Amino acid sequence: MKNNSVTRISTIGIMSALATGLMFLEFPIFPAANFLKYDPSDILALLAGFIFTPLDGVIILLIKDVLFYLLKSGDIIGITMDFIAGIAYVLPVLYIYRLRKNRAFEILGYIVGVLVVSGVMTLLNMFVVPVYWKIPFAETLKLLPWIAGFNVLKFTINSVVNGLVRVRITKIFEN
Ligand code: RBF
Repeated sequence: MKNNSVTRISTIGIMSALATGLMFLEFPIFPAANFLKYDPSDILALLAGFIFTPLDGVIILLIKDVLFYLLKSGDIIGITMDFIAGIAYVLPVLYIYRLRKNRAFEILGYIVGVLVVSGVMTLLNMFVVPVYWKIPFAETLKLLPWIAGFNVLKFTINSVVNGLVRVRITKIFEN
């Protein structure tokens, strides 16, 4: 398939729709922090970032989060957290891969991506959770291992799946 602007725009549209659909599969991983829900939609944003540019990945994150907010969640804090997490994950992965386009840098990207998103989101949650749940900081601190663990698990799963399908998917778009 030719990698031109018609392909790009239509593929982004299709992938955004698929990502929005995948968000509906969301389910909590840890009962102790059941406001954190896993869904695989970020994989589509990451794939688009590999096929086209990192900006295209971010566009998919934005479209799927706006649509999911309007269609289901209605929770501006939750959807914003999902969007920030998506960016903090896909950008490190994609920019590290761009340094050297080989398997080693792809895997290094996944590792750094998981570490960056887990660090950023755990820290951010320490400020957001007390406001969101109206609980004291000491209570929030008890959730820290669950929040960190959730992010490590969520984005490790996404990385493994992405690592398994990426080559096959990106090949479709090669000239
Ligand atoms: N999603 C993440 O991927 N990582 C997070 O650290 C994270 N923190 C959240 C914190 C709060 C208070 C809320 C409400 C949501 C958070 N989310 C996070 C998003 C959540 O997992 C889910 O995708 C959204 O709430 C959409 O239903």
